[in-house]
Amino acid sequence: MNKKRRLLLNMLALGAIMSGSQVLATESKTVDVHILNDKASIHGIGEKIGTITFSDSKKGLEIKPKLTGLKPGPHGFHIHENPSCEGGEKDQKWEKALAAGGHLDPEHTGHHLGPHGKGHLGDLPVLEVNDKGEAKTTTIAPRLKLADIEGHSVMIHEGPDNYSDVPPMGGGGARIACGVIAKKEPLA
Ligand SMILES: [Cu+2]
Ligand SMILES: [Zn+2]
Repeated sequence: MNKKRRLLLNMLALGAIMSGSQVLATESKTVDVHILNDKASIHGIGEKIGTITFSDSKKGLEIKPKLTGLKPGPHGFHIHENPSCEGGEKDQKWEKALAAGGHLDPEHTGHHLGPHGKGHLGDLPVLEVNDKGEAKTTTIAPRLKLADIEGHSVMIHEGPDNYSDVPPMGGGGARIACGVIAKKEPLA
């Protein structure tokens, strides 16, 4: 290898390292969200309805949705345990996003108390959908960091959420849309 070429390769490597550290500095992640179907498709995962961008801020995890095609009003909105949106059979019935498991609860509190409570860490502020069926209001989950949600999933429910155990899980009802939050790729 001649000198000039080696220099060029060194510069390329340096550039890669610098852009890598930039990605770390911004700390944000954009997740694709898909509608959940009944058995229609093999795994129950339907068309993409938009994205949600999560980023760390001084006040907590910032949640920036950019979604369409949802029913207007508030929807239960949570981080669920497993990084999968696949449906499955439970008690001989198809359940949407069964593979996602329950609400993220690393402290095993067993309680659904909303984003400001001391229950499930995965309880997010409700997702507000306007009369055009769009969700684009940014909210903050004060107890969460980006690192907490990686390797899990984000779930949108049919109904609203009263941040309490009664009715179970705040009454959000069926799972209607879901996105997998991939684990951060290790720097090679
Ligand atoms: Cu949920
Ligand atoms: Zn919960």
